[in-house]
Order: sequence, then C-alpha cells, then structure tokens
Amino acid sequence: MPRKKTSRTINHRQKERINAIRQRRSDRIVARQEEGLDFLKDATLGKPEEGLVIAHFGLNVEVENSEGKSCRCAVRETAGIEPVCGDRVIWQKANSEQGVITAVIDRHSILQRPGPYRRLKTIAANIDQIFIITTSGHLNTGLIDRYLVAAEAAKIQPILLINKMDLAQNSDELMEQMIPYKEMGYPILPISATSNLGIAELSNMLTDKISIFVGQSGVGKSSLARKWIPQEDAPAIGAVKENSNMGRHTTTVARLYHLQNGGSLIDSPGIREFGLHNISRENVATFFRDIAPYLEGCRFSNCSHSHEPGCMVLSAIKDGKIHINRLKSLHRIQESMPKNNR
Ligand SMILES: Nc1nc2c(ncn2[C@@H]2O[C@H](COP(=O)(O)OP(=O)(O)OP(=O)(O)O)[C@@H](O)[C@H]2O)c(=O)[nH]1
Ligand SMILES: [Mg+2]
Ligand SMILES: [Zn+2]
Repeated sequence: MPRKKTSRTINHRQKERINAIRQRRSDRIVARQEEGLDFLKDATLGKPEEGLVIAHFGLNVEVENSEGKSCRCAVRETAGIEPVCGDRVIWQKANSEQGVITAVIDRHSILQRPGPYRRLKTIAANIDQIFIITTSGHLNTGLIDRYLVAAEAAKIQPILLINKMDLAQNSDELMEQMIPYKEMGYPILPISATSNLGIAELSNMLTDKISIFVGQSGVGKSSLARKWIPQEDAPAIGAVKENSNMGRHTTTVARLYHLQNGGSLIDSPGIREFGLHNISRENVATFFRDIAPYLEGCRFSNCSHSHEPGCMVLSAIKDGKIHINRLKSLHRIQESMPKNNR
C-alpha cells in the first residue's frame, strides 16, 4: 500500500514553540550554573593552576591538583565546554574545599555517546585505550561491534576483555567466536576477576596509560578496577540479577583512579545501549576494520552490501575473508541509525 506522504517542514507556530522550549531550557541551565557559583561571591580566588578532572556529578566537578589533593569545583561559563573525567583544566581555589574551573585544556581524544535532547554526551577525555568488557556468559558481539566503531572513530586503541572466564562452560568455543576480532588485530584477553586469570597481563597493559573500562552493567568493570586501587578508594561492586545475569547499575558516575603501578583508570557506569549518533549511516562501514578495505571496490558507490552485483564485501565473505556476523552487525547498526544521521 502506498504510504501517505507527511510534510517534514514545520510551520511558524511550531517553530516558535520549539524556540520557546529551547529558551526556557537554556535559562534553566544558566540559573543552575549561577546557583552553583554562589560561593564565589565573596571569595578571593587563588592563582590559576592546572588540574585533572577525576569525577563529574551534577554541578560539581572533582579536580585534583598537582599534589594529588582534590577540590570540588563549579564551572565558569567561559570554560566553553563541560569538563569530563580525564580532562586537564585551569582552575582557581575559592576556599579550602571549593574552586572554579575557568578553562578546559585541548583534549587529545574524547569518547562520546548520545545524551538527552539528542545531544552528544562526552564520557571521558584524553584516554589512551578503551577496554571493552563482555563476559563468558553473554558474549555480546553486537555491543562489541558498536564500541569498536566508536573507538575507531575516536582513534582510541580498543582492547577486548572477556571476563568471568571462571564460569565458562566451553572456553574453546568462546574463543572461536573471537577469531574474527583476532584476525583484525584487536588484542583479546580472557580474564577472571574471581580466579585472577589474565590479571597480571591486564596489569601490564594498564601501566602508565590512561584507560577506561566500558561495558554493560554487571560485567565486572568495578570488580576488575579494584585490583589496582587502594581499598579505601575502591569503587563498590553490585550483585547481578539472578534471572537475567544483568547488573544493577551500581556505578553511577565515571571516576578516574590512579593505579598503584602507574597510569590511570576510569571506571564507567554500565550502559544499556551505545548509539553512534556522530557517525552517519553511510560511513559507519569505514570503521569496520575488516570490511573497510573492500568498500572502494564495490561496483555501486551506494552499495548496501546485501544483494548488489559486483559487491566486493559479499565476495570477501564468500572467500572467507570477512565473517558473515560482522556484516550482519554492520546492517543492524545501520538499521538502528536515522536515515539522515550525519
Ligand atoms: N564469577 C565471577 N563473577 C564476577 C567476576 N567479575 C565480577 N563478578 C561479579 O559480577 C557482579 C557485578 O560486578 P561489578 O564489578 O559491580 O560490575 P560492573 O560492571 O561494575 O557493574 P555496574 O557498575 O553496574 O556497571 C558482582 O557480583 C561481581 O562479584 C568474575 O570474573 N567471575
Ligand atoms: Mg561498576
Ligand atoms: Zn558492496
């Protein structure tokens, strides 16, 4: 049945209503920011100094100075962008416990995901490597593929960790599923926070780098992080739900920890979905390491790699050079993206 055409243009009244909502929202944000800066009114500010953002919750940003002491800071509007975990900032002390951030120093990398109001939310900055964690009981390759696209797009080195190997029924079968990722050159490490399998190797990988642990709630991010963090600072861990094996969103904000052997680690809250809203439907395939080299060869420039003659991706699959699951994953990601996503 032919679908009824709907007009995508909005009329003047709708535009006005949208603008009014936007204005109210931005007034609220400014009011909240000024409220957060109340303590500055009578304060004599200290000299500007450099600091490191170790956590961000609500209006407060926890900043650590060069001596490792932390201070709760508000953010001056002039800072321009919201500081996140891993950011290096310029800040000034207002009193013994509070300060204000005036600038965010240029970042060398950022990891983002979609936030409220279709805006991109930056999760962390200046990260050297992203550890994508899944478990032996739920090898979520769909989520791995999404995170890999995000890491490739952000030019951050990804490493795949399979935790809870102590519970694996058939570890050979599990590792077989990871072969395409190994062939693409991604480091893969089977580990267990419980039995300590692979923990020494993971420890070496973390040393002297800024890393982030990402993955669904309950995969064991905080349990692993605790291996390198002094007990008094260690993040809480939560039990998984018995029926689904999923976690309970125990970690609620990303936090940066200094590791005992050198380097820093950001433990992040588990997320249900990881969208790729800054990437377009058309170019998402370029971030699939195994598929990307074949894209130029397809006969049609808008090839969907599903049925077209002269499709180099399909022939690479036939020749065993790309795993079919990866193409399925690409199509699933594309289907989940809006058509005009740019
Ligand atoms: N058997 C087994 N259980 C583990 C392992 N690692 C973590 N767990 C358990 O998994 C549950 C969830 O662990 P957390 O470390 O809180 O998971 P998380 O990824 O930080 O979860 P969120 O903070 O909710 O995102 C806890 O009951 C841990 O004891 C492991 O290697 N083996
Ligand atoms: Mg946690
Ligand atoms: Zn093709």
